[in-house]
Amino acid sequence: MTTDLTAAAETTDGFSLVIDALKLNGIDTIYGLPGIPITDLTRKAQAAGLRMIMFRHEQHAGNAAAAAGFLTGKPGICLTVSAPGFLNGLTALTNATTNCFPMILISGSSEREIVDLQQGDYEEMDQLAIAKPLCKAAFRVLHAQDIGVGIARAIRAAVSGRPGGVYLDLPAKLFAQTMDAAAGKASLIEVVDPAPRQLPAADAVQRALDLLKSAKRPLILLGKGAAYAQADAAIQALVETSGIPYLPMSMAKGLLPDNHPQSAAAARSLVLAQADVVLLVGARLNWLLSHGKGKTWGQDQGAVAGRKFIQIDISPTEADSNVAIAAPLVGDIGSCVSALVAGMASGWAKPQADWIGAIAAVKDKNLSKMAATLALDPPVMNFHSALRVIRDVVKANPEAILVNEGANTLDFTRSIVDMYLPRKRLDVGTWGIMGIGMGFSVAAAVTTGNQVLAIEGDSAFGFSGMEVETICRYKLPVCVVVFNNNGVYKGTDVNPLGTDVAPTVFVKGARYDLLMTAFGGVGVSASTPAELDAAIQQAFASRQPTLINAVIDETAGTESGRITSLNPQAKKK
Ligand code: FYN
Ligand code: ADP
Repeated sequence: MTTDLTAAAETTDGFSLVIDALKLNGIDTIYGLPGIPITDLTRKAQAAGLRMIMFRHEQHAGNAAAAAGFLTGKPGICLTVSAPGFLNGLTALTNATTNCFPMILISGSSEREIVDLQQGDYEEMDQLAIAKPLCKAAFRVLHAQDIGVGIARAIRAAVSGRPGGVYLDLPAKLFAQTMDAAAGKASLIEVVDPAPRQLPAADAVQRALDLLKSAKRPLILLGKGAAYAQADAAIQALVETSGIPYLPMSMAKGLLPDNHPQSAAAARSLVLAQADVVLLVGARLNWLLSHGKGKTWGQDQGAVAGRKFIQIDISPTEADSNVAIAAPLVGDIGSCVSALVAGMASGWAKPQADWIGAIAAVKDKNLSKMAATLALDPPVMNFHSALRVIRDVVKANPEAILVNEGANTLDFTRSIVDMYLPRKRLDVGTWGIMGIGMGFSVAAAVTTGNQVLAIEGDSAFGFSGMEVETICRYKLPVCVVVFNNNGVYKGTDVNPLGTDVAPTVFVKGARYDLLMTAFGGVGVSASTPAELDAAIQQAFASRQPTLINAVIDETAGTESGRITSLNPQAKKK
């Protein structure tokens, strides 16, 4: 590639302005996939010092951008080609929005004049209109002099208030537009304070404190919003100063170490059913929390008719979305939590011993039961004996980032593998989406440099498996463990007609490890906990891309894991 340096000194173009605007705002990495009309943008961005992480399918590039957004608090950027590439990125953009992760999907698009008259352009699609209902905000830039504004608006929309996905449409013609270089530079905007703190009102803080003080059986519920907020010290102070038991949602695990004495994770049913005042910190009362009502919340026992909720959230419209919120505390989590802790300084009584004792009793029982199950060494490796290894590896390597998807693989890992540090667990989140595995793993390795351990169901892995090539290409320290039980949920279903295999069954005895060796990584097949452990130790020591095919008992696993109740087919059985 050659550049005309004389011309570049006087004029600039759309390509350069996009790159300069991103760099000006501290963006250092782009996840994407090259093609018409953005191929040259990827080359020029790389030449300008941006890290270009290119994938094999846009959905995984989008998932990587979303995870980067969650981990760093800066919008992750995904760059795709027009129509089909854009659509491939859209699932990730929508998932990011659903999960409140900041990301920007930048897509090239075809000629507006032709698209709008529906005259059949190359990859014709009204991308802006399609993206709009699926993300937090969507913008299109038509003129080079507006690129600075377009990128500034996209950044602000992604990270301010409730974070989410933003779509930025850049038609092909824009990239080649030229303008005076000095005017171009002056048109760029360095966004000042993109995610401003939002202080809670003093009366709202007092209302929340009064309610919390009145509780006999208080509970703190930490969600992934609390992890995203990077207010770790304030959250620890809230939990420890108040003495209130807490329950982490899955991506909030590790915000405080899971072996913290105040964790009520192993007494989940008890605390949800019996708490009389619940403080939600960056957690929504959606399906994962049974919408704040019903059996999970003890309503069949009539035990807690007067239960009250306090909800800390940056979004003022989150309160009352499912049940009444007696004390909404609107603001950023760091400011809200700090205000509560400050309010406790003037006298605070820790929860009564009977509540703490009741939780401890159930917790001890569940922990002992789990310890006994994990101590078993069944002749064929199962979820528990394999996860005992993973549990110990994570304990010894708390900085490692755990990526987790599947059904049983997800549910067992969540309850068996303790996390010790904030933002070290990435999983299927609010939607229970499959396919985040390799995209999240790439972003975790790229943004942190830490070792990544992806615990994947064999079905879940299939959605993004081709990205092991991406992992090898960038030589990322990612160790993928595929829990291979020959099928979705398990591998034993039989088609009564005896024709094709049953819908949930895969090729038996598949060697997922060979996928990694195809691209120069390390592949190992492990049938025992000892083999699994040895392979992970080797992967962590070498930091080589590694895929371990962990052969699991094909009869192990239940339909839909712990959420069988959501599955009408399973209900009938
Ligand atoms: C938890 N538990 C433990 C521990 N941790 N026991 C012992 N030791 C430890 N460390 C107990 C806990 O008290 C519960 O028992 C039980 O284990 C399950 O805990 P979990 O996993 O936290 O809670 P549960 O009930 O599964 O939570 C509901 C949920 C969760 C909806 C939040 O299932 C979830 O996050 N699901 C996501 C599912 C998903 O997205 N799947 C992808 C699609 S799969 P009790 O207290 O006795 O109840 C498509 O098929
Ligand atoms: P979980 O699934 O772990 O329960 P959710 O995704 O349901 O978590 O909830 C996260 C919540 O956190 C969202 O309602 C979001 O608005 C909120 N949130 C995200 N970031 C912040 C922040 N910095 N300050 C306050 N609230 C936040």
